[in-house]
Amino acid sequence: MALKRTGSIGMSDSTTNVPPKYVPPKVWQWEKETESRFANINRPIAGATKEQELPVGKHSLQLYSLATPNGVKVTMLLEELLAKGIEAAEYDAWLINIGDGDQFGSGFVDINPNSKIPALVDHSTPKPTRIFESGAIMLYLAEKFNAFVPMQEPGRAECLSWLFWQIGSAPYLGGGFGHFYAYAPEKWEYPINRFAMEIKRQLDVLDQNLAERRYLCGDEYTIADMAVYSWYGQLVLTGLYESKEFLQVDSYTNLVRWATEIHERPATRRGRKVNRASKSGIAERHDASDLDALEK
Ligand SMILES: N[C@@H](CCC(=O)N[C@@H](CS)C(=O)NCC(=O)O)C(=O)O
Repeated sequence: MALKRTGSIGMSDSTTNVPPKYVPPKVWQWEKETESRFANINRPIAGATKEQELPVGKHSLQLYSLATPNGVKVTMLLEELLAKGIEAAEYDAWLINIGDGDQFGSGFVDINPNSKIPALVDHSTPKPTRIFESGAIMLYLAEKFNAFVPMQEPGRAECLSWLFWQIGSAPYLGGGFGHFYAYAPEKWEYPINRFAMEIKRQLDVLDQNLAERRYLCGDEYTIADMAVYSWYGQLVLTGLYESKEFLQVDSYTNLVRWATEIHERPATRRGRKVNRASKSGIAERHDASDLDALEK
């Protein structure tokens, strides 16, 4: 339904608004949510809300995260590096419970002013190095250990293009489609249509690329595959937002073939279990044996 344009500021007519009669005020006001599952998360201001130091374990790499798609892509990479025999990639992974607002603790905000998981601190540098944004963390680790990112052109440009494609595209999947299809208090047709259209377009972009290639950038498995798998692979295989039927994900056969191959990698299986506070995972990881114990 098209919104009628009225007056000079181009605002909509209250008779056609959804919900009916809603007219945006001149100045937006923050009405604190109390009921919603996002009450501890949503706020229009940045910064710490409480003093909360971060724990530090024995390894150089300290990860503060949660097993959401943005968290999983980093633990998948760390487990791949370890599977390659790179011992310096050993890490401690600490749980940041975003539902409880841990991302607004002072220690976490010091390492990520944007208050979102994942965040990493590398203590092997002369002064500890903080890295936030999952794509930046993946690139940092891949470059540090010279693995899973091509160092030569044109492979490098292709890999970074697909990595950044994921970072730019996934907010439409999670923040757009997932939010309105699964989490919003009511089912509104307009945003669900808008974002379903965009997500199907994105799935088709991936499917067409994977019709020609084994992995996203060619024959080599890279950080771009891990990043895209964590969102789009998990969507088509495990049904993020319970939307498999709605989006007809099985019709993207090349994407399903690629996702299945990645899903079955031992490092993927291990990485998906880290910072998962349920029986199927481990809340914290400090040693390879923590995951080994779970696999028995
Ligand atoms: N662009 C960021 C997105 C990170 C992100 O959105 N993390 C979510 C969990 S998947 C989060 O921490 N949300 C907590 C909040 O929004 O307060 C990245 O790729 O690292």
